[in-house]
Amino acid sequence: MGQSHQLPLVGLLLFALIPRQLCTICEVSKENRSRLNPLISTMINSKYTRGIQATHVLLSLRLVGIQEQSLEQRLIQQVKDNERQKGSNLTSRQLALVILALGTCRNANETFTYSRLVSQLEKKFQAEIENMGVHDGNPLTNYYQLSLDVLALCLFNGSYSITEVTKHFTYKDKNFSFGGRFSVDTGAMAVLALTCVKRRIINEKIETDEEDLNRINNHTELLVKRILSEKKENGLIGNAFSTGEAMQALFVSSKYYNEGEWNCQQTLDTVLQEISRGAFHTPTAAAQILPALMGKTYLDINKNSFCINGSGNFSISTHEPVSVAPTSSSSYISVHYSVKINDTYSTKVTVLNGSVFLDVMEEAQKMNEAAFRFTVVESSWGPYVTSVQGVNANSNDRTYWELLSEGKPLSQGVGSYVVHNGENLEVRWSKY
Ligand code: CBY
Repeated sequence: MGQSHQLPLVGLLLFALIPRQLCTICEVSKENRSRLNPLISTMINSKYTRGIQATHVLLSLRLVGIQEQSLEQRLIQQVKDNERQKGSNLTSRQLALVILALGTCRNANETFTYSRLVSQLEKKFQAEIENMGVHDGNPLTNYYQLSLDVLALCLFNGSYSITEVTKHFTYKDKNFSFGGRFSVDTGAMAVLALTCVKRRIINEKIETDEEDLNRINNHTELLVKRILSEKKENGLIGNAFSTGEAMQALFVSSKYYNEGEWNCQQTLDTVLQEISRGAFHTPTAAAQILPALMGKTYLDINKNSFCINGSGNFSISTHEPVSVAPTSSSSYISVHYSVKINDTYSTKVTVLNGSVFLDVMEEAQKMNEAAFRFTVVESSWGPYVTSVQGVNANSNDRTYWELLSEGKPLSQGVGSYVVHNGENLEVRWSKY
């Protein structure tokens, strides 16, 4: 048989060997790509006060094939500085993300050693597991970050015990829920991590207990069911901010659900509407939604994909990102603000129209320091309230300061939630 006859046969054979239904992906069509521009301009034009936001953005842009030199340089510099400060724990929180971001379509001229970062991450993961032993199963951080750690170790040949992973990722409400509500973000990251571990066992023919594989399958199946049960009528899964990662999880786990159980196109259309409403106006929100819309998942990282130089298919405007809060209005509004520990401390606060929750807290603090003093730290999603009246949140006790409006928990942080006239706002000492 001539070579030209063999080729189609080889193709057919290869096709037959690719497992069916490994991935079901829907992505924004070419004609609709411009609807993603607001996300990209938010990411590129934001002023990054924190490395963690830049890391989210870099990972996202690289994953969809866009290179942003100045951000890359800054992050690489930061990693190098950190390496120089021996023993420093600077990047511990963002370590897994840094590995993922810098490992995606790596440049030949990136010279620092990944192996050192990966071994730092191995230690961090071990510390999480030890903390769980001492503190009633509670990790130092949370199951979202635990999943991110496993994912980065798995993609970048780090070592971890497969049995330990399968043991700790058993579905328990306590690990995947906050305040009685299933965290779609957490479940989705766990599905991505478990899928990576499973693929590695199969592809690299790693010898493992049959039971471990069964457990991975069972955990994944349960998590996928829980994720799908959070699907809303309009197609969002959880809320707008968890939908991107939920889509990624569903892309890689289609053998665990039936075609009729998820209408990917509907989810995609609703997310596009949310983009035009300005829902993803913070860099981390934009960064977390973009990969799924382009049909990418975190499992595509480290696939030796090359980065397209410049903006790829996008036309990137260099305008400031659109702000959803009215900026020039000078009218005032009043809101009710309460702090609830055991007793409730309430006040009426007047702020400028367009103010965010944090402005209300600052105003209240000025009026009554004893009742309303508070502290925040910067997180990738903006300021996170760590203490009010000197009472500190603590992950070992699973305590935190919950934000509510009209008695219902908010789905945005203090730095982005825009308050309304007459609204009843509350920060409540809670357990998750
Ligand atoms: N990222 C993390 O470690 C965070 C993981 C995450 C699941 C995250 C959501 C999802 C994500 N994609 O990043 C998460 N939140 C966690 C784990 C937590 C807990 C943090 C404590 C711990 N041990 O790590 C906790 C305390 C339960 C929590 N989130 C609290 C809150 C409230 C913050 C209030 C405060 N004190 O400032 C708040 C505002 C809910 C409330 N009503 O009180 C909250 N979280 C929200 C709204 C969110 C979403 C933010 C959306 C937005 N646009 O601002 C979130 C995306 C996120 C960040 N939390 Co938590 C979930 C969502 O709505 N889809 C790893 C790091 C490297 O990036």
